[in-house]
Amino acid sequence: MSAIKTIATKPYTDQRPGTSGLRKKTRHFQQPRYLENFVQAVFDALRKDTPSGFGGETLVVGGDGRYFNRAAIQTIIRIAAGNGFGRVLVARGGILSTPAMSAVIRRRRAFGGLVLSASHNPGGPDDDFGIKYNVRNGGPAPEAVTEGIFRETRKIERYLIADAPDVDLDRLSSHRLGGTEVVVFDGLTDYTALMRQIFDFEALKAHFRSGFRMLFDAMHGATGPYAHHIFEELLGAAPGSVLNGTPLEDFGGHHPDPNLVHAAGLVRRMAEPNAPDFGAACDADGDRNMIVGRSFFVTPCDSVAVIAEYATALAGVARSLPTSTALDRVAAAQGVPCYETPTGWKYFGSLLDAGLCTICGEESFGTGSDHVREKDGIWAVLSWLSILAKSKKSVAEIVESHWQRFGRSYFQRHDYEKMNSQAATEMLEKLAATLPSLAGRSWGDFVVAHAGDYRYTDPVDHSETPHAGIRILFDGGSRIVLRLSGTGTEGATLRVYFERYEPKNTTSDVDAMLRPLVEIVRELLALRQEPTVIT
Ligand code: VG1
Ligand code: CO
Repeated sequence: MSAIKTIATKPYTDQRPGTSGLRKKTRHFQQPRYLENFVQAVFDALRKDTPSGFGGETLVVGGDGRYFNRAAIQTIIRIAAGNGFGRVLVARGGILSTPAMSAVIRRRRAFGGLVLSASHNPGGPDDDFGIKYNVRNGGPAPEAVTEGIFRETRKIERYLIADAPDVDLDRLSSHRLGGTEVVVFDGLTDYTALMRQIFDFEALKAHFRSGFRMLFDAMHGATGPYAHHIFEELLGAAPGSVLNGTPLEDFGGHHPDPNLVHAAGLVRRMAEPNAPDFGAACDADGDRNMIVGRSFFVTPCDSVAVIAEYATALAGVARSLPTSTALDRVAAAQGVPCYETPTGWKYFGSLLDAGLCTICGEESFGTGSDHVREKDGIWAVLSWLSILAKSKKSVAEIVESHWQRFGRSYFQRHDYEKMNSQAATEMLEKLAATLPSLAGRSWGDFVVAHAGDYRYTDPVDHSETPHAGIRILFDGGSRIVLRLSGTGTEGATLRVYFERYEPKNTTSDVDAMLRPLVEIVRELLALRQEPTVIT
């Protein structure tokens, strides 16, 4: 029998969750009581709406395997036991991708789950760590919940923790911590079963048998085990198709970020003379994905539009505000609505739950559907594999014929990282003040049709999200969106998103096409520095 101890604590003032949970430098998380406070605050916030207590409830715990993952999991198990959860399900090795967490919560009717990840940010003692809470529908906690958690962090005085030894995370097993049953489960089973339900594995197997070749870069994150199992073992992709498939605490010293810069090794191999037919990569927690063909990069905005183009029985689609309007055109052609939400997957939850949308996407390498309530990298890869197997076209041919039919949105995101927070906020406030006078103004062929600060009203629960980003819309469908990042761990990051829509001209150079829009932003913000990252 483990004793439950009440430990006195004091609030930290900086535990407000951002776009995707609480994300900080690892050392910051390792301060005494920092993690404990946050986890206790999550439970205190949830207890209010759980009058019968946590005794009959299941909590799921797992992470992307980064440095501090295992230690944090042990702490969470003890605090969950301290707070009287009936069951805690812990993924073996502590490894559970974000979409798999969503699948496990839904399939096992769990109360919720804690994911330990800072997503695509690097890991290690001097890098980043994070924690996010997912609710009963399997999705990220909506704003009302995260704000409730934040309020609890501001007034916390104690946390409750079971006095118990560490649980062996590497062995499928079951343990008792006081009244709590702790079960170490196989994190692959539920997710794989779900993928088998959605996709035609036999057709995909036949495609690999006919000589189709792929490369998948797991970037030493959580998707390695899923990819080995699904692509190589079940679908018959050649051994060696999965690169960097072993989860590592420091992701091999790289940023586990699936884009042209950080997945450079994969991109290089996809440009070699005898390159495979298809390439893909996922971030550390497996919710982001990058899709490439032979010497061909598919922008995330085009990727979700293509997936929707080939989908049948769509109820509707949704994209975040900064994501290009390529998806809107597919929706219009299929006669279904397209919702425009603030940035972050949590805003898709209510639409998916209400059955209003089937497929959603974000420009930040996020694609997903109503099968879970998170973006899902492996799902996106299987979607593309299915399209390739069915159409017998190459990746480039698929995207090019999409442009032929719908026109092309040339798209780029420019990030200005590590800016002074106050200066960045003031810069956007100043711009916001001038927006009403921008309508009608022109720069060459670009005439402003509308400029404003986007305010989102959720069509289902009518919750309001003001200041979701500044939009400058031009006649003819081109757009600029500006906002500050909500996931950074150092200073502020300004994100500027450029979209130039061309109904006919679909084969020009992206940089050249976007240059006039970039110049407009430089003028409006009086920006002198260059972006630190372009994706
Ligand atoms: C970024 C992306 C956003 C994404 C979020 C979490 O947020 O822009 O689209 O949902 O990261 O993704 P921000 O506020 O920094 O722009 V992940 O893979 O970190 O869970
Ligand atoms: Co992620």
